[in-house]
Amino acid sequence: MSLKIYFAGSIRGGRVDAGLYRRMIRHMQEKHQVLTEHVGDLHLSALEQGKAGDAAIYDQDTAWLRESDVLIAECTCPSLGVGYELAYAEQLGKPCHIFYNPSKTQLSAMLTGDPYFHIIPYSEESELIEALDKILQNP
Ligand code: 6IA
Repeated sequence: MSLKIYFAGSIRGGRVDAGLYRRMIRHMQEKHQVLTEHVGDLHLSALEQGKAGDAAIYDQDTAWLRESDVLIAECTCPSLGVGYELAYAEQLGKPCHIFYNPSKTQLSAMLTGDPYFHIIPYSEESELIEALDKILQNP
């Protein structure tokens, strides 16, 4: 079954993992639709753009969250926007899967302490991709 995936990753929180987001998105796109492909755009800078477009971004992203079948988040680079999206998706009852590398970050207790979230620590990218495939077979 092809899924509509909301992929969440840091933008203004920092773009250090943008390459990883892009590889995850490309992999998921082999079988599924990723609504938020721009999160993996390597040219997207954390600094560009002022407030003018923010209301439109919020409206579009929350519409995509409502439309999605599943949320996949990569949370190694902390992001307020991703935290917000996770809470929003939980309110909607969407399945939420959170990847992070524990050797690089300590995940917020507001995520690890919430039994609703499915949290997947990984150390190698190959491990992440394997876990991602399993999740998408049965989100
Ligand atoms: O607080 P953050 O910016 O790190 O939040 C990142 C999350 O919010 C991502 O998962 C996106 O879904 C969403 N988001 C944040 N900024 C944008 C955006 N900006 N476009 C679409 N979704 C966004 C484009 C302009 C950018 C250069 C700042």
